[in-house]
Amino acid sequence: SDTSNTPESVDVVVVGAGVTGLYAVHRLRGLGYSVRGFERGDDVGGVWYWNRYPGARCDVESVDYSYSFDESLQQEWDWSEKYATQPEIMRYLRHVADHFDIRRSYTFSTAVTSAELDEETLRWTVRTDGGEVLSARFCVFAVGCLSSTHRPGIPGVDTFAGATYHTGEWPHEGVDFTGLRVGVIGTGSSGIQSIPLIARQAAHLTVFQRSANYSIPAGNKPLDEAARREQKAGYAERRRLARLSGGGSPHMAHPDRTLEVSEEERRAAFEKRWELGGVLYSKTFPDQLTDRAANDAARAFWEEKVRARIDDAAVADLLVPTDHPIGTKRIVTDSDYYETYNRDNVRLVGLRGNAIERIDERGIGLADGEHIGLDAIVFATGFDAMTGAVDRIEVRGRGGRLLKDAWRGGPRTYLGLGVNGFPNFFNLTGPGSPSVLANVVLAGEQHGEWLADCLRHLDEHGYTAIEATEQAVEGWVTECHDRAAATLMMSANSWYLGANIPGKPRVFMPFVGGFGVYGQIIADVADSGYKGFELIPG
Ligand code: NA7
Repeated sequence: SDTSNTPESVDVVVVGAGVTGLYAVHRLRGLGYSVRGFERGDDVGGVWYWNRYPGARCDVESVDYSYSFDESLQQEWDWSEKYATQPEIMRYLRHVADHFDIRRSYTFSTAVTSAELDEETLRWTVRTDGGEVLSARFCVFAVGCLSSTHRPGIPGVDTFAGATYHTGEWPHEGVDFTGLRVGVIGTGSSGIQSIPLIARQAAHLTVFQRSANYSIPAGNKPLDEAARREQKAGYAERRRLARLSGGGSPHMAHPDRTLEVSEEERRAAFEKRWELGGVLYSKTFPDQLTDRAANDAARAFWEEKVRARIDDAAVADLLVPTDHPIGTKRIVTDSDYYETYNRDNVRLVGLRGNAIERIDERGIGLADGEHIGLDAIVFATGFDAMTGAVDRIEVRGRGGRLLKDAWRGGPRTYLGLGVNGFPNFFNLTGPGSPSVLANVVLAGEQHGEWLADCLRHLDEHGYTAIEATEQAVEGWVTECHDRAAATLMMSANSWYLGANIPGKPRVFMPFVGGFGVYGQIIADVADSGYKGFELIPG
């Protein structure tokens, strides 16, 4: 009979071949489910596939930012540096994909455009931009929290005669800035990581900064054989601590509150975290992100360290943030960032009170009338974070309701995993989960494991589908909000709050209670027989 019009039927469709998607495919396939994966890039890697700007590097130590599910994988792979560069992470993810033969389940260079629930069968009809149509029992999104780039709508941008780039869509062949006058707009992680390297290559660099950020040197270094051997011997304990920790790496805050210890001990603790490098500084003491005075102490130590790296006091004044407590936006992990402003060919332009008014053929015009001539402009202006990549797929649940509409006032999930009205739909390592505040490799494994257990539970008990109840969603949304409101996190205009995107609702999207705490919560839900979810019989 002619089956050409019948969609291919599979158990699971997984969208995305980043760290989370790759593991979900591997894990579910291992349980015997038929799985089809789709990825819009032409290779694995997700965020690491797209963000190839110079200096792109992970801010979680490489030994920790790697899969833990296979002992021989973690014993055999050799990281060359404490903090891995983007090319090395890509090599690692390609190795994982090849070693576990994950690629055969994926179709690359293909975007999923829609997923529609059939309310009769509770199956999902998934369509791609390659014209494929599939029928899937489970629809699993692993589309990334930082994969929908944001370019601010600056008037005249299309008239610029030179090249423009976005750090999150960097040309795969690389860019040569030799001899050029370059402008970088944005001083988040991507700007701060790329600025030192662009400055070394370009004839001149102008950095356009709206808000200053807190950045801390990575303290990056090559790993020699002895260091690697020691790390690998300690892997079991490292992972155990990471799973209990707040951020998915094996570091615990000082046991006491900031102002309970002596000045000497406090400085020693800050110094120790400073040496560890980068983002870990946000959790030196347990009260650093909940208590203003504690945060001020951490901030003052930071400021003293950073001012010592900058020659010009006026430039230093511009580079010290005054608008948000330290750690309420992700602390950037840099290599030579502040020292870059000591170079003759680098200029910092503060946009507060002197915004970019327009871009024209020759460069950038500021509100005060100055025109800065440029040959290339780099947008390091970030992402429509956490919901942007979900929003661009037309997801229709019960009653034909669009997920985008259901989330219009902010994402509404139960545990980050379930959405009411969208049975058998799972959005992994997204809003409602701690993934963006944690080591996303372990977060991806945590969700992959939970999902695998969940599907097995459904099948063992003869259920067709699982759906979060509205009551459970309401409870989780409230819990995520209340936990964030009890911290200083609400006081920064961060992408955690959607504050970087004009018109986006101001809702704190991640679960801020910690990676370990969250892991316990979702494990308890599974152990209880999935309380808060409705299990739907066949
Ligand atoms: P971020 O952290 O969102 O940084 C974007 C930067 O771009 C930030 O400095 C913004 O200033 C700036 N920006 C955005 N729009 C404008 C306009 N219209 N004018 C001037 N400046 C602008 O993105 P990244 O890619 O650096 O990092 C994302 C995450 O990747 C990071 O948190 C790590 O987890 C890894 P603002 O602060 O909004 O004033």
